[in-house]
Amino acid sequence: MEKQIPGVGELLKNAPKNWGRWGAEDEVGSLNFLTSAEVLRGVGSVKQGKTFTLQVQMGNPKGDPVWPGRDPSKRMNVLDEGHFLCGKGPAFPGGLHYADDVMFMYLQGSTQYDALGHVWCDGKLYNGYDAMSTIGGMSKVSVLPLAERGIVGRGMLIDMARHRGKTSLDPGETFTHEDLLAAAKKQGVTIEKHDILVVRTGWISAFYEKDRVEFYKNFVEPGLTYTPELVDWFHKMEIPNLVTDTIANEVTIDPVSGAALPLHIALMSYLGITFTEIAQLDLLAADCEKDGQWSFLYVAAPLKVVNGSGAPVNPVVIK
Ligand code: UVW
Repeated sequence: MEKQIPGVGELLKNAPKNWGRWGAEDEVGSLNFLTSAEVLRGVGSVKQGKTFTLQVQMGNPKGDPVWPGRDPSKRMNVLDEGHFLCGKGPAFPGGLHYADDVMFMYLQGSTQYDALGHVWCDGKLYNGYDAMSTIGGMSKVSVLPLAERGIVGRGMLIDMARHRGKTSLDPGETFTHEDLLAAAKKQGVTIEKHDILVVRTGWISAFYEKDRVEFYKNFVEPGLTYTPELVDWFHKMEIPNLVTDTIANEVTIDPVSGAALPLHIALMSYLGITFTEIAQLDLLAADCEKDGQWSFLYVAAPLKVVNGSGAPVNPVVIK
């Protein structure tokens, strides 16, 4: 007999929600935990002046590691020296030439912040906003309020790939908060309340190493997997932002219920935890292992896309 897959709302009927916690008009969710004191706690973790950027390259010849069904970004030259050679460039007094280009991309097609209203179930977005407000562009809980605010706090890197002795977790390989805590213990660190949680699986590097067709064949990602206890832990820890080097931050299909991406609803939509996906964490992780410093100041400014369901970002980490 075929397995009955529950609706995500049914699966999560007892899950905690932060709806209303910061008022009926709130659109930034758990970023409210990132107060000035949290910014200073992040600044306090700067010890060496080393900097890292976490965005993957856009327009890399290998393409972009996008969710199946989305197209990789495409950059096109509009104006270059060739145009001037053919007499098609604008003739400026003084002879200045310039280059122009345009890019087509999915807003979730690179390292990105998801809007809190990016996913929903049962007709309601984060904080109870009506899903009808997504029609023609998100008029509520778009990425804009997150971008207007910016994201600054103490980041903590947990390296699940190193913890499991692998360069990359395998397709469909799962882990929970218990595994995060075990990895933290091995790293000699403590995940603190309000930390921006940065989790490395090695998965995005597998995209650049593997053949594209092979990467997308029977596509399933590794990642966090749903348990009620995991959701309670994120709730209790008041995690403002979850950053990973996978395309969806969680295992593609919950192996227990069979539902796709239930943590998108439980964490992003119900608790208002912002999701940052497709981050490049390898250089940072290698450095953290070398110097034993796994916490840092994390600063991110997603682009201010009006009514956007997400926005590209190049987060900066300062150790
Ligand atoms: C989906 O929208 C399916 O996932 P993501 O959050 O990775 O963009």
